[in-house]
Amino acid sequence: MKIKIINPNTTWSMTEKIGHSARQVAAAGTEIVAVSPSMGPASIESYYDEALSVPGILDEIRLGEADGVDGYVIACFGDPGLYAAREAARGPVIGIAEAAMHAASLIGTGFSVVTTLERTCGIAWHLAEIYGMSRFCRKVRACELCVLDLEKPGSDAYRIIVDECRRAMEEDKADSIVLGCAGMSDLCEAIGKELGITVIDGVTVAVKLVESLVQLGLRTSKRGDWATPPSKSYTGLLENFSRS
Ligand code: 2AL
Repeated sequence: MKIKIINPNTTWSMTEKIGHSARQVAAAGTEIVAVSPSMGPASIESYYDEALSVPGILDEIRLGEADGVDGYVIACFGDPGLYAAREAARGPVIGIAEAAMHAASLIGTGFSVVTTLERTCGIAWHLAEIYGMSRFCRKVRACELCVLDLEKPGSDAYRIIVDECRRAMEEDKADSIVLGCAGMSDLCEAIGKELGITVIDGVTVAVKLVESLVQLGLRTSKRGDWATPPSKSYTGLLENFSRS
């Protein structure tokens, strides 16, 4: 089975980290291909960044379909372009926010999200609402860390995130913590051990969900909203998306 993990930002150090986390949980027969699109923002910290990441994501889905990919993970906590990617893919496509929130709702009754910048908290809340997860979401907490702070060697990001997770335990009474950025996937285990709480990284959960769905023969339904989009021409920067 081949699973393609798309880190929609173009920071390759983060893509490698995400690929490593994915390979640690993948089954023996699963090949993990971790990529960043050839176009897009260096980090995704706004609706604007999300919108500009989507053409690159869809291009990677197009390449994946030609390459026989069985399923995809969109490895950014805003799940950018998720539904468009499902329209374009035959196999399942899972976003890390939906994966992590659903996992949290199955193992507890109230999770808190600990994410990067305050300005992305609304994005996470919006997703919790559309996924039917707001009932389980106690709070979305920001660390005021930029996404690329997570890539800086020697930064105090780990300590700042742990402190915010501790506040989520004490103040929100959260029974699990959902990490709100794909770039935090390498910290998941250490935070959980240090604080004694279940910490959920959406990258690993999404990999196991895609594996399960593919193994069960459950592919994206092409009968309804996520049917293949109609072929048409696109102009300007989007010219390469034209299909006749
Ligand atoms: C993210 C993420 O997961 N990757 C990225 O570039 N931005 N989301 C976030 N809330 O920080």
